Amino acid sequence: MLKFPTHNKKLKDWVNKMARMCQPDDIIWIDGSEEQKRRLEKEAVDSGELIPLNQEKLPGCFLHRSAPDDVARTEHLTFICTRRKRDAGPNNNWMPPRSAYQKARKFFKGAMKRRAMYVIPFSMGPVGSPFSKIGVELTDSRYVVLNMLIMTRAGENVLRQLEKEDGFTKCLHSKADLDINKRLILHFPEDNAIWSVGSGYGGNVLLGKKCLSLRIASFLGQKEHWLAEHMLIMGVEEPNGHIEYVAAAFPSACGKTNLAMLIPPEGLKAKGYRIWTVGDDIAWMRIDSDGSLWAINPESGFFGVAPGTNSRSNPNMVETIKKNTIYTNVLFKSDRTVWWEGADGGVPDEGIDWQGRPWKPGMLNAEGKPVLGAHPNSRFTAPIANCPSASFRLEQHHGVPISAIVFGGRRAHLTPLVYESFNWQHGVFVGATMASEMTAAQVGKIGQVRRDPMAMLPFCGYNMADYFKHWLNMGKKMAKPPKVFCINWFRTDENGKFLWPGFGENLRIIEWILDRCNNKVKAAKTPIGYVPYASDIDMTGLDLAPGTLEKLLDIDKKAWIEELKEIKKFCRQFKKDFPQELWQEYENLLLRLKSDEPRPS
Ligand code: GTP
Ligand code: SPV
Ligand code: MN
Repeated sequence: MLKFPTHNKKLKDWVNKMARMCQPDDIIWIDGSEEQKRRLEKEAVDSGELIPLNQEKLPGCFLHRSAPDDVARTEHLTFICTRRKRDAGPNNNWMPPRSAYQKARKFFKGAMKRRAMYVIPFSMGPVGSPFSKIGVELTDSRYVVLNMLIMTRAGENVLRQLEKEDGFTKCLHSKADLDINKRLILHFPEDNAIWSVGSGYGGNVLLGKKCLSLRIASFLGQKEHWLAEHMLIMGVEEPNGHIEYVAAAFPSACGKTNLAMLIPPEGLKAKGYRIWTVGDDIAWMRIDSDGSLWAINPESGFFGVAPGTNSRSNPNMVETIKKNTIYTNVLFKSDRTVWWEGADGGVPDEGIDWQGRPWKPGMLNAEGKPVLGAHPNSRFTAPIANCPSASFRLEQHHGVPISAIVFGGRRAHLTPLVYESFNWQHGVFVGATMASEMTAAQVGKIGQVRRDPMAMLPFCGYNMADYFKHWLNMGKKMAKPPKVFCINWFRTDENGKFLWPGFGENLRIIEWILDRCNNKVKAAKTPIGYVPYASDIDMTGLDLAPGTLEKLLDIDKKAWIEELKEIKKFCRQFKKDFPQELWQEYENLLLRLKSDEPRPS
């Protein structure tokens, strides 16, 4: 392999400059070959970064343990560095680019001594598609390289494409000494650059994912008139072969992966639906010449939540992660396989926990709480190609047409199982004002309700008020905008038990959504939107206690009026930047809730 296998001067100069700062012993270009991957795996095993798993039961699979304080995205250390503070908006941490570079430079200086610097040319989206964007990540972590080889299309062919295209996102990462006090995840949208230092885990370091495909891409999307969203994309095939595609945004660890590859429940089997998985986390969407919205998944792998994954909740994923998968922070069993809370099979008698300590079921920590075998945000990295439901349209440069957009979250109360917005503008309001309980996917207070517009709160690379305007404008440009819905699988009863069984059963709701898109069913007009008549949801084979569905669809006007107070606080922080159209939606909703005769806006 050549030392610099590219003629792209900009790329060469940048790699040299970063190497002068980080001082690696060696620079290694990632070519995407099986041979190089094998070599890196072997080195990672020798260095202890990876533990090889039982190659008979889990061929090509490895286990990795990250540092105990490096197990989730650290939003408080994540910054949008625009020249003007206003452009980052009130929901992002902000630093001026000059001081951000200066601060990080200190941490990067000499950080790669006694290590190699890997150069990963990668494409988000099929190489050469008009949707796609190229990035180059420099990293001193073999774990990052091996993950990027699964999550993105990486290697030599991307370098060739870069000779034609020129522009790329400059992604610099060093784990440095994994010190949380010297950790920074910096985005420079105006320079098309990302600097991440001091972490070795997930969204902090796989820079093609949240950093490029959401924060940088959302900024580019606004300029170039497209959308970069935290959304799954699923195809629903009817027995006649017709497939409709749905894109859905739920916050981290709120069910995107599970929905994207659901298996129809027993009771609906006779209807012959089949689900195709296009993506489980990120959608890039643009308006095509037909005036409708088309989407691709820029990724080529899943970085999925392990806990709760089993053959009942997600059989397709269980199949997907049987080979060529990297497991992170799960329990290591004595037969060199892995386990997590809610995995198949019984609880193992013993094992090594996610922190590398001997573990037995029933162990309690100092506070008397059970010691977990796997971290709640433990994950697996697996190629989409492994997935039995992987869409045959994954490599198509045009993507898939989107019929419905679904917003959702984790709300114990208030939000009904499903409702439909009155129109695009109202749909944008619904997305912009949604809220969800926090999960283990980010460092913070689990269970606390926070506003998370379009599930993009931690991922929007610019002022969210401008982002809302962009959404409104996109609607105006479409001849046939998708219908916009809101779902909540997580409503609970008075004992805190989920009222809705979720997972595969969610197809019943997706079916109603598509029926609405195709004008097949009527719905009840309520102040918040159209809600299904219980009789229009196919409940064949699902035994819910009498009255449960009604409870799930119930709208408590008083509670919604209370909710509007929170929504108002949230909208007010954008001051005069908050779009007038959305204030109008707010006023209309309040009026509808207060009047006895609900009318649509
Ligand atoms: P990120 O990868 O963090 O963006 O998460 P995600 O949105 O893809 O969430 P995922 O599908 O991995 O689900 C997260 C957790 O929610 C898992 O523990 C699931 O078991 C659980 N979950 C998913 N779908 C449902 C559902 O329909 N009902 C219930 N009760 N739990 C669900
Ligand atoms: C999320 O937190 O939404 C994820 C995992 O998909 S991470 O890649 O760590 O952001
Ligand atoms: Mn996600």
